[in-house]
Amino acid sequence: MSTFKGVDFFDVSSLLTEEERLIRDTVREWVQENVLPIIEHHFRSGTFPMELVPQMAGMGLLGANLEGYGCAGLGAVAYGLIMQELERGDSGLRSFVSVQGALCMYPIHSFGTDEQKQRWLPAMARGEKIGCFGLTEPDAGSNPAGMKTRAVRKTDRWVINGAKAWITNGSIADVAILWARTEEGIRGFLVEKGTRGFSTKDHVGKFSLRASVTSELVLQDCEIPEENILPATSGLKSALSCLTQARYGIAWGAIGSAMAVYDEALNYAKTRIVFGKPIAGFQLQQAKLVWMLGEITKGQLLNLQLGRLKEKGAVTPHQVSLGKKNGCCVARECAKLGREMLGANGIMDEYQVGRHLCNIESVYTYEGTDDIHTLILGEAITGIPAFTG
Ligand code: TGC
Ligand code: FAD
Repeated sequence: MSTFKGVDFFDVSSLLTEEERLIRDTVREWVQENVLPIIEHHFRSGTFPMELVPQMAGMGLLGANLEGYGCAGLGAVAYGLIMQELERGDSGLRSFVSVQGALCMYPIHSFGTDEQKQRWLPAMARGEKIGCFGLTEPDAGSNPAGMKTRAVRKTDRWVINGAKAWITNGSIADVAILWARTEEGIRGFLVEKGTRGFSTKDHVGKFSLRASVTSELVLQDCEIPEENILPATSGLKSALSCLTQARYGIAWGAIGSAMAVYDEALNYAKTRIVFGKPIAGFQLQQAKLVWMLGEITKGQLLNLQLGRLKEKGAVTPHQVSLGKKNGCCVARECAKLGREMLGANGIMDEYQVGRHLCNIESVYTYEGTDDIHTLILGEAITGIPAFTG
């Protein structure tokens, strides 16, 4: 497997700080040496590479942009570069880190008590405790406001009934950040593994994100102590604010997937001889490579500006939606083009393009489908919501 040198046609590196470049290069090298040699095996067997968790924790990748509690406290661009490089390896790995940091550590950090933060955040940053985020339900995906899961207060405890579906890390998590309807609106709760009335079941038969655990969560008269509510959560808005953090990382990650595909397609095209010359010498193949490079370059610049806005505290959820939507569309199209450029080899898992092609279908769908982000942006620019017609 050839060493990955990056894709940087517009010298975006020169717009990064020395620290940001160092972080990117460290994760890039780690992915090359530790992820790529084992990922095909995990994708085939449908397992998440747990053996990589201590190494990622050791590099400070879990909750990397959070302050205190053993977290690295990195800026938004450095965090985005980590996501880009991880997803260059595999979307499942980036998903794990997104869920752990943006969807579990972030809500504890933002909405939790000091005791909850002390108990969970340092252990999660060390990778000793794993989290999952339960928002989606079998009948409420794009519209989480339609959730049925309910938590009822009974003197000193909460009793929760309901079910969540498609939950990344579900069965390997020590704690679920669980969103449920209450008398005061939707609130977030900490539901620990092993709690009576709480069970998980993995979704099997996935052709996408195979190196990632996806589960159902079932709550049947599940009783949790009163103090397991995240006290500062109020309404669906709290859950949606976590999505903004995760979507930001996906914008970068998806471009990482596109970079992997472009790099593999370019290398393949230079060495694959057809009709007596490398396919890289055919105009049709060059057009595909040029399209990919152009979209990747635009995506990198868009993400960088998104990150700089986030660092200033000036980014809006709508801008993040555009980043998520753009990254996923670019990666999805690049994966399709890359796969076709590899001909028959493109369907083999010995190469990366097929795995990225399958993975991106999940990434395009979760954290708000492309349709939902289109509607979010449509409402932002016209002032007219079109979610219901
Ligand atoms: P709506 O009335 O629009 O908003 C309610 C309140 O929330 C505010 N808000 C946000 N705040 C922060 N970030 C966001 N992204 C926000 N979106 C909305 C909004 O301003 C409002 O505030 P206020 O003060 O006025 O009350 O709510 P709605 O129920 O109409 O929902 C709108 C819609 C459809 C956009 C939303 O439901 C949505 O985004 N749906 C998509 C669902 C989704 O993305 N689910 C993801 C589940 S988690 C996952 O997929 C993890 S994958 C693993 C990985 O990340 O790797
Ligand atoms: P639906 O909402 O049923 O949508 C079906 C189709 O209708 C889509 O094409 C959609 O774009 C379209 N549609 C919906 N509404 C409209 C509209 N108003 N106008 C036009 N078209 C519309 N969720 C979590 O909570 N936590 C997780 O960790 C998590 N991890 C996931 C991991 C994987 C691998 C996958 C695949 C999903 C995961 N999800 C998770 C769930 C994910 O967020 C949802 O699948 C996603 O939000 C879409 O919901 P849905 O699948 O129910 O699709």
